Amino acid sequence: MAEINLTQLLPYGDTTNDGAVQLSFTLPVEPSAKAREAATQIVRNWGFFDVKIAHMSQIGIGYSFFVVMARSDKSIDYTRVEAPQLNLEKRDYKEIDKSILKDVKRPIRLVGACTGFDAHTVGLDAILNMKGFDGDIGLERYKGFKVVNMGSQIPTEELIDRAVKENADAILLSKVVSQKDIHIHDMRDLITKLKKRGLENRFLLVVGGPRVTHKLALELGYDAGFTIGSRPSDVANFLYEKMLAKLDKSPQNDKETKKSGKRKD
Ligand code: B12
Repeated sequence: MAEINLTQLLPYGDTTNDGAVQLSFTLPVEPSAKAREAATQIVRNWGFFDVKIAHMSQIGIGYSFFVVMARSDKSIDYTRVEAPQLNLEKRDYKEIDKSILKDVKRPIRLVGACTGFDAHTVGLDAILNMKGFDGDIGLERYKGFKVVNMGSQIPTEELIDRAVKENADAILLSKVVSQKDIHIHDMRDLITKLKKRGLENRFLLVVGGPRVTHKLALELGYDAGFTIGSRPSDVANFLYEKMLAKLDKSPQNDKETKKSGKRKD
């Protein structure tokens, strides 16, 4: 078996280090022999070799969809890659619920929404709704959380108003559409508007979505980012641990509270 060199990491397709990848994309031209050749040349232009069109089909009038197999020799040094990761103790629903009520002594108040033009509620519902996701029950079912799920297309200001009204501990934002980086724009919008109102330290800020990473979330000023495959219990563990940390630092928090109008409970 060929050895894997982590300082020159390459994709694995059929054999170790072959650099084989599968790409898919759409061209704004009708499918034809010329479109197939154009797709091949575009992929070669990107620096790939051994380019093979595995699939070409019409996708609406005037558009063709391609699946392409190709290879690359551009590696990266995996030993130098850095990516922040949430390292949470794995507790199940019952354990978290008991711990919240024992240690926090009241339910943790959450307000969640999809802001802006985004109408994709399935991800947020997977985390918040009773039935949960992938056999992992949602936060509404916990006694340790009081959940307000505002749904989709909520203006950022309304989300903040509701979080203030509910005296929320955390705001849970969902951003799914990422066309023209609208997810980043809307994530920034929340931070900017919280700052304008002097509320930047008042809430734990959690964001989730398929194109959200924990790294991106931290860079933009959030406490955590949850991506594809996240489970309600992951979020519950995070919120419980963060609330504990906040309670431990209560004298310090009191000072911040006075400065930023942060609640004192
Ligand atoms: C269902 C769906 C819709 C439904 C949404 C219904 C609804 N009530 O949500 C409808 C039909 C309305 C829709 C509309 C559109 N859609 Co749509 N849609 C999808 C689809 C097929 C599935 C999304 C989904 O439900 N995933 C399942 C959930 C469980 O996964 P998830 O969202 O990633 O959530 C998980 C994590 O990300 C995380 N998470 C998510 N949010 C949060 C929040 C918090 C706080 C936390 C902690 C975690 C968390 O936890 C979840 C569980 O693990 C995707 C394609 C796909 N296969 O993903 C396209 C997709 C998202 N849609 C897309 C598009 C383009 C659109 C439209 C613009 C199409 C159009 N031209 O009209 C419109 C936009 C409407 C709008 N105003 O937003 C694109 C987005 C592309 C991009 N680059 O952004 C996709 C990727 C399809 C595609 N390949 O082109 N869509």
